[in-house]
Amino acid sequence: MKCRTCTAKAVIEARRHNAAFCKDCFITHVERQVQKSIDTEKMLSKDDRVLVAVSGGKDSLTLWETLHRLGYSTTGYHIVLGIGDYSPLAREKAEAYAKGQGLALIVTDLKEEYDFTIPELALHTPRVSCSACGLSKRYLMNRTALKEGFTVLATGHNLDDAASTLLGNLLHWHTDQLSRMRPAMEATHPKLVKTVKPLIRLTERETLAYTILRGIDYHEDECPNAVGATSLLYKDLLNQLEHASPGAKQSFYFGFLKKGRPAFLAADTDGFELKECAVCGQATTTEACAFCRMMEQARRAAAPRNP
Ligand code: Q46
Ligand code: ZN
Repeated sequence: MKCRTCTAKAVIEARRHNAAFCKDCFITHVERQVQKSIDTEKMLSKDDRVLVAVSGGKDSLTLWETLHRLGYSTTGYHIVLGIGDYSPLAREKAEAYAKGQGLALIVTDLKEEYDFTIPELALHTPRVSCSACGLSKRYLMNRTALKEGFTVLATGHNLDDAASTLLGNLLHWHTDQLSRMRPAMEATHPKLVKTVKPLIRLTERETLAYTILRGIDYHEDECPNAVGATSLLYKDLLNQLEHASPGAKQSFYFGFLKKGRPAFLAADTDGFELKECAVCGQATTTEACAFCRMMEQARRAAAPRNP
């Protein structure tokens, strides 16, 4: 098998592009795909200060590496979730990468700053771990980006993530979510920051190959709470489809953006009136935001009861 671009020996096949690449041409291909997403969706400019969400895994480090190499001004952001043996190693990988590249990394330790880890939030509130975790991450990423003066927040969601979320939203007819599935979300309130997903044209297999070929040391373990998640079932199903019909994931997701999403815009809740949380001042549609309500629930449940 020969590289499509230079005819050297190929090291990876990209069936949906009907191509194979050698190491150097694959790396160039990945970085071009990231630039293409940025340009097509008007995600970033070279004047932006970009906060990059960095878990320490293959996707977030691919994101940071490609944005940095493409010349964007980036700072990493890592949240210490307090999940067993998984979190300390995740932090270690994020910090080692930042140090090796001479890039700044901001770290928030949930337990130190907000008194609860993710397992403790799952224990003391009705939310399951991934729900508490997703809410905390969204809240802290936005809050930190605003507080530190970043103009855009970039996350490492890839094509597999987007396609599986789309499948889940369609299976349950979450029309409001479907209307908001965009790779770039402009800020709709002064307390919200623009968010972008520059890896949206890359599959998980491609980000993994990129980190390996670039020699990036990433956190290989999955979070223990991911085991049995429905999103993994959806990813498996989509991988089966992709195997039988290369390009299926891409046409499913990008076809939806072009032809499906407009049909759901009427259900868009972006029009809902956003106000500032009475507790923390972040944007919300309710009196206190969901993060502040969750923390209050946890504090009440964890407080020693009066005899
Ligand atoms: S949401 Fe759930 Fe992930 Fe948080 S608790 Fe782990 S699996 S890390 S993307
Ligand atoms: Zn709040």
